[in-house]
Amino acid sequence: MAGPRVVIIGAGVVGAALADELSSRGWTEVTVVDQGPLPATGGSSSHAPGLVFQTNPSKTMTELARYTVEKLCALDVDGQPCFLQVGGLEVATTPERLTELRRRQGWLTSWGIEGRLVGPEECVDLHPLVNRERVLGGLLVPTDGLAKAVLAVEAQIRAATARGVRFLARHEVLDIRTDGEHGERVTAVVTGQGEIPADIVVCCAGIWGPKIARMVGMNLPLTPLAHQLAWTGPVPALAGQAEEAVRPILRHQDADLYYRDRFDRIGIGYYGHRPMPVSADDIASVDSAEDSAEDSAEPMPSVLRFTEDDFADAWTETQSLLPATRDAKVEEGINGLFSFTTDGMPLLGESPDVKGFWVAEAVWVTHSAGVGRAMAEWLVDGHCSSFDLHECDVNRFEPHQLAPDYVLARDCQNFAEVYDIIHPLQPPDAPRPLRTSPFHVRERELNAFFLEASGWERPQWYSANEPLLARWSIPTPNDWAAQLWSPVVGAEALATRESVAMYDMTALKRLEVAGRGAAAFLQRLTTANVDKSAGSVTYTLMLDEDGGIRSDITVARLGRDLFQVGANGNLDLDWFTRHLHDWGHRPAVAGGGSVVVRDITAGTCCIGLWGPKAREVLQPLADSDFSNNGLRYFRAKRAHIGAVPVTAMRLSYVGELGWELYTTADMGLKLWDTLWEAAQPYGGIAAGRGAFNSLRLEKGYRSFGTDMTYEHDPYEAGLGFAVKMDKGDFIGRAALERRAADVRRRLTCLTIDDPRAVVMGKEPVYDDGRPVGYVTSAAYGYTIGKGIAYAWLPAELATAGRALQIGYFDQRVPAVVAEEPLFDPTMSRLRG
Ligand code: FAD
Ligand code: THG
Repeated sequence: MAGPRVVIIGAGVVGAALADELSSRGWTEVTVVDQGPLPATGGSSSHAPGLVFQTNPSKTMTELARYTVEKLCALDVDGQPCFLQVGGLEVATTPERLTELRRRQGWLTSWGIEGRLVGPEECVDLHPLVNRERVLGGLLVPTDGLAKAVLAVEAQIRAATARGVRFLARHEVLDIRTDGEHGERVTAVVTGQGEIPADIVVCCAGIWGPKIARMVGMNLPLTPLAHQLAWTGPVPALAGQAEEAVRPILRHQDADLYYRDRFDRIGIGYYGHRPMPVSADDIASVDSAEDSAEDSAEPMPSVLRFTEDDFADAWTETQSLLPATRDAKVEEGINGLFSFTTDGMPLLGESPDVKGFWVAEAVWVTHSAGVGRAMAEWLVDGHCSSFDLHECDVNRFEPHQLAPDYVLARDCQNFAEVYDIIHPLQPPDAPRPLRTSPFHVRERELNAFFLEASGWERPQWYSANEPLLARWSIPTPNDWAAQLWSPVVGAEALATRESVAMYDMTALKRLEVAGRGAAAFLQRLTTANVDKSAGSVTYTLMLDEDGGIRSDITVARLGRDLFQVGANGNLDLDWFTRHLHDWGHRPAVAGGGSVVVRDITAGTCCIGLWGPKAREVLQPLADSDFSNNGLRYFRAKRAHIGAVPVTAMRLSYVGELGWELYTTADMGLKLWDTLWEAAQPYGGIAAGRGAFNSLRLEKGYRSFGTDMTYEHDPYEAGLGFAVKMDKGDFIGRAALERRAADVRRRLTCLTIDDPRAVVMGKEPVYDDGRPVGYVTSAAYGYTIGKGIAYAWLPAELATAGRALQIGYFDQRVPAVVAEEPLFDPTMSRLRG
């Protein structure tokens, strides 16, 4: 089994890792081409100082880093190690940073990596150059260290070569050939020295990626930005250091700096300067860079001339933090280029339009071997089992997020914010606003406080509801949870349970699946039976082949061949269209090719009208029966609300009686005004996402991407009820038979008695001091009068009444495993 013919473009740390991982899985018909020489190609990997800090708010990124560390630790080139495990130390010079380090330590514990907080004395013990007077403490991760990127490239090239992989140096890719006969797919890669036939092309071209992707018409949203890296001359205090590096790699995030030692010199990396973006088109290819090398100071295409002025503050700050550097000078420096993305995550996956064209882009050295493995699994097995890649998928973006202006603005902002302390709810403040629902003007009149979701401005709460605070006493949470929060959130939640509230649900992604064969197509992709009567609404899951949850969706059948899907994001659209493509080519399916999937989100809008008084508000406005029998729970129908044609679906993520009311964007404002007026006599309000999140957690409704992801199956996630094994075959079914019997961990509901102790998500959970799991989502439950935290825990601990602790900054918050749902377990509210 030699596998399909694969061409990897780029032999940096990513391309080399992928070649190694593919060939170790038996795919050996692999050719790696690079425009530069090997193994130092002249790309970003050739001059990365190689610091590997594993700490990351993303579990996936931490796991990719951990695998990279483990792999590189085991690699060498003729006895030269590829990884120097000197440890990593992040120091705090401000109280805010010290607090932040505690949060970061929590992430490490959650994701299973050892790391501990150390006092200022220990910082100096660990790194004797550090100025005791400047630091308040630090976070030490003993397994962090220095990746020797070029050696790692070389070691992985050797391993792959031994299995038959071809590496072609000084082969510049000029074009990619595709064949359009069966839908676009790649057929060959054109280099300066001829064509290489290919079934699969993987673009690992780093900062050149956008240029390569454009060869197949793909828009790759990344920006190469310059980042300053300087090296001191000899530092007298380090004289005689025989080993390359002995001190932990060091981060001084308060000043946007990091450090490593190299014999008696120090490398200084800086993010504090102005963003210096470069277009991928303006980056030289290797040959032209070499031609100009004689008369310019730019020896490699990914390196720009060091701009000393931009480094001035960095050097002053360095001399303060590491006083020994006052006896040295900055001897060399570069403005080196590497890729930034709009959300700081890599870009992995297959082009939505051209089959066989894959990318593995915007990857740091830190995650490189992990990404190599992830991509190899994905290519060979059709899905990746070792890592949950949903945050990294190149198809995660909404259309506006691919606009060059947007990409440039966000990428520059991410550069500026690399080391900033960012609250989990805080959206980037530019470019905003982008998408506004038809209700936006009214929401502003009600003094909404807006956060952002997929570009949509979304009310978190409405200051106009402040008078409600006279009715309830809302507990104030701790400082961190009190940011981007208002007591009005609590009042809105309680008002929803008591009377009725309008929720702007426009940001909920809506897809239309239509045509002969739509029902059969959806049956294949989902776990529940969606082939029911017109007017049915079904909550169901989509799984991948190994039974991991791809998404949870609602499927409303509006006609024989017409379905509306409530989805979680662009990845759902991608999943549908990808399978539709395969479906269209299945000869056994009559009319299969006529199914059409359309994103109707932008042209439509939705109000959730929920609460015990919802029916009293709606019925008088409607031309149709909205009584309990007139529209039962989880049924949909068309109706008119005043002058507005709507599709009404009776379901509620907040767990109250009511409907999602959909209409076209042009009628949105009229719908809002009609409902608003009718709701006033009942004390109706508009309520925001803060209340929404609290209410859904009281009801135990999971949120895809936060509570459960690709790495979880329905049974452990508490969603086994959405799987109907007797419905016939569907994607993931075979794997479920195996997984049902093997539930070792569970998404578990915890409650917290202390109303101030509101956690945020991603915190570690301890059992008597032993870390056993992590929190996914959390909020205060205003109706039940307790804090709520959902957490992944070993199954044996997920028993009601079990006392555990949540690690929150420097506290251990007592929590208890609870029976779920916490609110209305008999469903009397929803079915009434
Ligand atoms: P590259 O190493 O750039 O490889 C891409 C390859 O594609 C190149 O070899 C190029 O020649 C080839 N290629 C491009 N176009 C073509 C074509 N048309 N035909 C043929 N071949 C082509 N990361 C860390 O984790 N830790 C750090 O401390 C760190 N510090 C950094 C400091 C600096 C100054 C810089 C610049 C980067 C740093 N990074 C660091 C980031 C890291 O270096 C990159 O993210 C990583 O090396 C990217 O690897 P890659 O394989 O994707 O890209
Ligand atoms: N509304 C619509 N579509 C959606 C969501 C939504 N799709 C994405 C996301 N939200 C899906 N999440 C849920 C989660 C729970 C429920 C609905 C959507 C829900 N569950 C009930 C329960 O678990 O008791 C009913 C389940 C059943 O009867 O099968 O209501 O908010 N349109």
